[in-house]
Amino acid sequence: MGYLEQLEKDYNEYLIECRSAMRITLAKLENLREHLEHTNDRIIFDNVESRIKTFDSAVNKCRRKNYEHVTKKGLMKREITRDDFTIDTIRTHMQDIAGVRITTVFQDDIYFIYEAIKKTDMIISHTDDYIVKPKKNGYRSLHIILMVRISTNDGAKLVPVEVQIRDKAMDLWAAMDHIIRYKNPNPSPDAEQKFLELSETLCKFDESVISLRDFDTNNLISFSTKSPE
Ligand code: 0O2
Repeated sequence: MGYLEQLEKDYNEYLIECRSAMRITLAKLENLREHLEHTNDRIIFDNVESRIKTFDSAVNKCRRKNYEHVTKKGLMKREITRDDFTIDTIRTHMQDIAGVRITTVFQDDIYFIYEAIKKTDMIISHTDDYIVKPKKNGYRSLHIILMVRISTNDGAKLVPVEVQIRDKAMDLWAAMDHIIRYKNPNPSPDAEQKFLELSETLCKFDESVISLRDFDTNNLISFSTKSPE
């Protein structure tokens, strides 16, 4: 069996664990959603979707990031050869083979959900807040890595699941960027600058709609608490 064939076989076996972790995560998030929305009497999750990274995408990411190389030889970079990584490289370095994306309507609901997740039995091993600190290209999203306990033939294991939480405006931006620039081997030279500008525009949009919403809510509250004259 060739090297890549063996790696793909190992990857497909690992995916059984990832799918297991994904199902558990989706069930827990669905429970959380029901409790939160019932208690607060409003829609908080706009959408929840999930995906498992394809083998090709995982291999490309290993190559792009020089993962095995970093493990074996510190931070010295060099061209990676195809024999440099194995399924252990993927297991060790890639925490987003199983991915869940939650979208919200309003930006502050991202943190409302995040704080709620922290109070559950879900184990957060890492958080990247690209909203407080956007990537230099303007990417905004809250990324958390959950370590999910699954049962296998060999006993219990912890498997990572990446949960991305972002609002609809950030999600629209990321979907466009994903096609036009992020996954495009030959993006237009001014794509990064344009996307940065679009991200800044959408950031202002997010802030404006929150202040409009809060103005409305405050008015409604003062209306309903006013005693009749
Ligand atoms: P795909 O095809 O979406 O799965 P790091 O080592 O932390 O810098 P890492 O491990 O890639 O990098 O983690 P990070 O930065 O949290 O990114 C993980 C995922 O976030 C990416 O997965 C994308 O889904 C998304 N993402 C990150 N940066 C960008 C960006 O600039 N634009 C868009 N559209 N999405 C982004 P993959 O595997 O790269 O891609």
